[in-house]
Amino acid sequence: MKILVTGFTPFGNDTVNPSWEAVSRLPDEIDGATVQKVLLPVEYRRVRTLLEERLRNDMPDAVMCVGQAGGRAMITPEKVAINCMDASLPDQAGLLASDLPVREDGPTAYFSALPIKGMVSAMQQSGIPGALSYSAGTYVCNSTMYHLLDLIAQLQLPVRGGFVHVPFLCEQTVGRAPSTASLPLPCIIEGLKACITAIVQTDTGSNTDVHGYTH
Ligand code: PCA
Repeated sequence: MKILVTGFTPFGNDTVNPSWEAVSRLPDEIDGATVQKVLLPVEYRRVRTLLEERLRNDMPDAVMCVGQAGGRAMITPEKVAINCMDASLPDQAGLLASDLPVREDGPTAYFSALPIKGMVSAMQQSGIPGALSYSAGTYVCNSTMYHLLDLIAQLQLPVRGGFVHVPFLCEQTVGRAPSTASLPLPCIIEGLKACITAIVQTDTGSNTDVHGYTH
């Protein structure tokens, strides 16, 4: 099977984004699955175009988007993406979204199609702090998860999609409040590897039939 894993560029005042730092260092193969890595800009709208290109051209079996959730202490697979963009920070294209829909007239929300509980268990069994999250926020990570699941639904693709938030890297907490949580990079990489293993182990191979060939 083929898994597309995305990370984001740095945004706000940060010069690194732990999502891309970790995603870019993942091996090219995990548990027999091919891992393809893609860097996404922190832009509400361009993400949709880029994801659609990747879905159409690469035909992955699963897509796991990854982003930074500064302040969280654990690696958190997200349950749900909502049709709302609302943040005090503009995106990298300068869009300041105040209670806008991700897609006009789109469904209120989409649930992750990834095995999120299995991903949390796999992380915990590897000694990595993982937990479920029931809100991906209302900034670009939430809209990215929404676009991904909306594209998969609209294009009727046999693809499992979802999103994982990761904490700050240790060095990003310098200058922040003393209680700011973080994880070392190797720990985030191991956590994402455990998530991918859980995805691979729940693959049914059903895409083979739909596309008429084996990925
Ligand atoms: N985190 C932001 C957007 C990009 C990222 O890495 C978020 O949580 O929305």
